[in-house]
Amino acid sequence: SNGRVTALRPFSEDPDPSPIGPPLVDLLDHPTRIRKPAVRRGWLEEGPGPAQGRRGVDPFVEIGWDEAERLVAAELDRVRGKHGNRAIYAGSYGWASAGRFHHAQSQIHRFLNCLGGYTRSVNTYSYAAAEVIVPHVLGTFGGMLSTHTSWASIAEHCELFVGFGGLVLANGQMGNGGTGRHIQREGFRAAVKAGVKFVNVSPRRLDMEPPADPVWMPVRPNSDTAMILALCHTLRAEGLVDAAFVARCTTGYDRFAAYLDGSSDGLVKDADWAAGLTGIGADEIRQLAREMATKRTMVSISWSLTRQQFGEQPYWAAISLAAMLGQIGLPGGGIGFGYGISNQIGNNVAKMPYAALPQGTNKVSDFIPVARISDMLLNPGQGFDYNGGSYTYPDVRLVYWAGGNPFHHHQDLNRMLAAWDRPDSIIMHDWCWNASTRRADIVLPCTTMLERDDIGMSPKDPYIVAMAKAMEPVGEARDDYSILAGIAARMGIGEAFTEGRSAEDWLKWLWSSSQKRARAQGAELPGYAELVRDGYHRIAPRDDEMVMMAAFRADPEAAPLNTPSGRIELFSEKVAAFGYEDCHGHATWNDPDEWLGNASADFPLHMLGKQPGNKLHSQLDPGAHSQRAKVNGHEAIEISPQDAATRGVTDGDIVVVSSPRGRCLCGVVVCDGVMPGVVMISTGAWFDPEDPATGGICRHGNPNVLAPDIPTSKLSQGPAAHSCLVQVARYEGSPVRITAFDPPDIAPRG
Ligand SMILES: Nc1nc2c(c(=O)[nH]1)N[C@H]1C(S)=C(S)[C@@H](COP(=O)(O)OP(=O)(O)OC[C@H]3O[C@@H](n4cnc5c(=O)[nH]c(N)nc54)[C@H](O)[C@@H]3O)O[C@H]1N2
Ligand SMILES: Nc1nc2c(c(=O)[nH]1)N[C@H]1C(S)=C(S)[C@@H](COP(=O)(O)OP(=O)(O)OC[C@H]3O[C@@H](n4cnc5c(=O)[nH]c(N)nc54)[C@H](O)[C@@H]3O)O[C@H]1N2
Ligand SMILES: [Mo]
Repeated sequence: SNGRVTALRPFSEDPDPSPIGPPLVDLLDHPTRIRKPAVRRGWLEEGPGPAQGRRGVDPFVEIGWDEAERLVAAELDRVRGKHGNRAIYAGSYGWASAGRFHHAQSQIHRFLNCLGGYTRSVNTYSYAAAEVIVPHVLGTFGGMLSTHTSWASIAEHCELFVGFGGLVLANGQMGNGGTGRHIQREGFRAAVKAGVKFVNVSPRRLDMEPPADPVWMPVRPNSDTAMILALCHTLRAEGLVDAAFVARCTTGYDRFAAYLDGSSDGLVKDADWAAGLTGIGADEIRQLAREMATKRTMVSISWSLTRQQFGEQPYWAAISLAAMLGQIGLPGGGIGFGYGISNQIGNNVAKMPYAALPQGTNKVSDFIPVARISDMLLNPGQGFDYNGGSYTYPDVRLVYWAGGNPFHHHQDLNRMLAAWDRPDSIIMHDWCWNASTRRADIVLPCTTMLERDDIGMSPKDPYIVAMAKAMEPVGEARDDYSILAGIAARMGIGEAFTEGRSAEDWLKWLWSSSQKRARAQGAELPGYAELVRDGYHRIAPRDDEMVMMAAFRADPEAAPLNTPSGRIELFSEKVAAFGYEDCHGHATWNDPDEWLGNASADFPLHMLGKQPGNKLHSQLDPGAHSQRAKVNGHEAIEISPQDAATRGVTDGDIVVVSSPRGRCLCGVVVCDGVMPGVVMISTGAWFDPEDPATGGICRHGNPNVLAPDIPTSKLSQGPAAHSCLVQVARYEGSPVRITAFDPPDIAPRG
């Protein structure tokens, strides 16, 4: 209406549309919208250099695109000329919200490759520990994710579904590259209707919803590995191991068994041992093991279990358990990584080989494991271990980010503030003034998905959606592609970056390339004009039920895994040879640094910083849907009635949550669905520190001021974002105003 999008309606083919997206329309014109290129005044006037506490403090000066392109081009040239391309960090981690072409990360990586490369990041915040350990055990992690046993197979064949970390349907609202039909709830409901029994092994009862009426086993956070090892021990002690499967399809069972029995370290990993660590009764653990062995069982493990110290271990242990049960590769049984979490898991669709924007080659070999960003910025030249190799942090002078929000996603944000101060220049593209863009030096305003044409196609979703432009860009916003094309032209790489194509030409190219690739796989895609006319195209689901590792199970010789032995590695010679004290050659229990097993009077509660059900990470936090769940404007903290009572707090009260690293203010939600001793805060509240440069209390309630910036282990160096010990106390100070959604000051030059 009048050139504005006024509302978004659900997709007609979607039985379970998500309410997360529609608030975008209220924010297109919001004060947080970035309308013009802007430069931090201190940077503009004094030039590049460490910020000395001025990022997030200085006002911004708005400039034209012409000057913005010149500044960015000159700074990129200065840094690569003086320090080499490795001094440019452009891991640029983040989800953005786009289709196949306007994926900001792909754009920035292609652009910088044309310029000679950049220091990149590897793995994700989602499940870095699994990305590194699972290939050692099963040969691939990504390959497993895209071939998961389908919900249809679970409904038909599964009898017992045991979810470590539950089955959080609020998380299943998204998928990489787009989601047409949200299938998690319908898949889950069909399984419930078919009589599958659900067990929720999680600190939070609400991690599995009605109508499942699940058995709740409230496990202490970070202790799942102990519970899984005890399940394995019980199978062994009671003669319930599928010895034929173990002999045919695994390697290293003896070494693992020696650890379970305690013959390798003198400690028997039985149910009595695990009861003391997990808080789950020994009899319950034994009973569960027996039930798993007699029923068709799906062992499902949530991605959240990787985002903790030693996050490799629950995955390796769960795979080992599933292998001992011998149901891997059978319909409805075996192992699953993250049902409920993403629309690709359990979808009965073959992965489609869609084309993506070609990235070129990166001539810089330097990289960091993605969550080591503060370490890198604080310790240039320091060495680090990763997956058997030894590497060094480069001396980064320029950070270039498009499509992510590091002051949302990284841990120990006060430490990150100190790290972020170091580089000479920070350049970001985004459409909103969030905690990261306010702390950048050059901010380039990009369009939202409503302001450009794109194609929504996820290789694991049955719907391809023509994301037609619905309105003109707000203010002077440009697509990431046009922004980079403009800078590229000034740097003499215009032709290399664009290949002479407009955004529309690229869309057509992506489409025709995808058509060819699909045809090679026997699938016919319509013409581009037809797609645009119809708005979407549906890929027919497979006729057969997808069952992960079915071919391997049927014939491990003919269809070996991509592991050194070709089999499931319960013991990995390769990992053992790395010699890491925090990741041995088989699944191992380690005492975490922070967990209820060593809670102190100062920090007696375990905080879990989980995904927000009402937004995607930090995106659209100022919008109505996210705001409705705030408590007096603060992010909610879920706390058990017992822990609320001891602190004399109740619904609606404001509390200070503190950890050894920082403090934040949250609003109390008393909830009997959280086990005593545990509190939960969703991520995503825009970081709002009292002191913009040094931190202090976050008034809004971002759990990442509390979470530790430690690696999962030397193997993966993944984030341990999910969990830490905290204290919760009534906030006695004067009322605070949350300033996270106030745009920064815009000042004139000089
Ligand atoms: N404590 C704790 N921390 C966590 C987690 C946790 O469990 N606990 N989870 C982690 C996980 S799994 C993840 S994946 C990360 C997520 O972390 P991020 O992916 O960094 O979070 P988002 O808020 O999705 O950030 C996306 C940014 O892209 C911007 N954007 C949207 N569209 C576009 C576009 O077209 N172009 C550009 N240039 N920008 C755009 C948005 O405005 C937003 O600022 O967080 C991690 N952090
Ligand atoms: N609505 C919405 N959906 C999302 C996202 C979002 O931002 N919003 N983000 C998406 C992304 S990028 C990702 S990676 C996925 C992540 O998906 P998950 O990793 O599954 O998500 P979380 O919500 O962080 O964690 C799920 C549950 O794990 C439980 N948990 C935490 N620690 C432990 C533990 O030690 N043991 C056990 N047994 N349970 C534990 C918590 O109770 C928590 O509710 O979600 C995706 N889905
Ligand atoms: Mo993620």
